[in-house]
Order: sequence, then structure tokens, then C-alpha cells
Amino acid sequence: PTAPLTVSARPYEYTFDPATTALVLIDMQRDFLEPGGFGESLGNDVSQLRSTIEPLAAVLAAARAVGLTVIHTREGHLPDLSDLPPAKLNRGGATLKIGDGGPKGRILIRGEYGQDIIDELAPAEGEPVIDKPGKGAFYATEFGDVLKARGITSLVVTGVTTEVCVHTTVREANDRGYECLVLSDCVGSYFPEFQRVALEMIAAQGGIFGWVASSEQFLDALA
Ligand code: C5J
Repeated sequence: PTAPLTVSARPYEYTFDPATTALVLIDMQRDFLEPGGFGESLGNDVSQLRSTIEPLAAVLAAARAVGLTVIHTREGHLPDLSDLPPAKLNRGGATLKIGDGGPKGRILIRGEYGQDIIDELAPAEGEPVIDKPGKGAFYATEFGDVLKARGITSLVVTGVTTEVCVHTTVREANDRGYECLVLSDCVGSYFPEFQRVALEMIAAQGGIFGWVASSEQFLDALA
């Protein structure tokens, strides 16, 4: 066992044992972060999310250096769309729907170029990559089993988008007993006001879903 570390965070200090903590990178995919993908087809300005890449790359490097478990997720669907309910397909009024052909391949389809993780944060050998059909990382995936098998009890959560897949995953995780720290500059939203409020919602009411800290505060704790 390693010594617990403490991060200055909201609403109060977050203490974690690196041996039982995973850094989770949610859906840092070309389809959300680059032009021509799902995010842009929904009418969003993808440049809004790109400020997360640099701080997250620094956190990823530091996590790897200290041997923290690193887990990536990718939102996406099977090529035959059998895991895509109409309740998801028909959301959003997009110009391109999930499964349609776009400049980076079929939108949010597993195996397509646009559905994969951006080069800057490419998974390293041995890091689990969880393919998920929903917003939350636990729904219809092996994520929970991977965490249990590795004895993980705390999650440092990053990725996009803050109010959608990050929030859903943090809520699912908290209900399952995981302590979640969300890194404020390593999560991104297409809507600045959603970003601010989504982070406040996590730390409000004594940390109803978890804790919030900056990447700098987290890196200070790891140093
Ligand atoms: C969305 C996500 N926003 N990864 N997905 O549809 O947040």
C-alpha cells in the first residue's frame, strides 16, 4: 500500500491512495474535439473543448509516471446500430446522425477514425479502453468489472462533455461507492455556463457527487 495523498479541492480536501485510484479520461474522441464529427454536427463549436487537451496531457503524463491506473472511455456504437436505441438516435436535430458518413468516417461508430481518441491523449499499451454506448461509463460496459478487478475505489475524472458524459459517469460512480475528484480544467463543455454550473453541482451540498480541483492542485499532490 502507498501513503495517501491530499489534494486541495472543493468543497474540502480530497484524500486518495494512488494504489486504489484510477485516472479516467472520458470520450476524448475526434468526434467531439475535432471538426467534422458528432459534436460539430449537433451545431457546436468544437474549439470550446480543446482547452482541456494541454492540462489533461500533463495530468496523464504525471499519472503514468507515478503508476496510477489509467482508463480511457470512448462513446460509440456497433456498425449495425443494434446498440443504438431510437431514444438516442433521434436526439439533437443533428445535420449528421449517429451512423451517417462524415469526413472522419461514420459518426460515433466503433472502429471509425473519428470515433477514436485524439492523438495527443492516445492510450498507452495496457491501458483499458472502455467502449460505451451510453453517456455513463458503467452502462452496458465492463468498466465496473475492470475497477473491481484492480481494487480501485477512487476516480480522478476528466474528459468531455462536463454536463453530459462526465456528469452521468460521476453520478453512476458515486451511487456505486466510488469517491470522485473532477479536474475542472480537464473537463470541457460546448457551453461555458454549463461548464461552470456543472462543476458547482458536483461540489455543492457538501460534495453531493464528489470533489472539484484544478489540474494544478492535483499535480501538486502528486509531486
Ligand atoms: C455527448 C459526451 N455529449 N461524451 N457525449 O453526447 O458527453
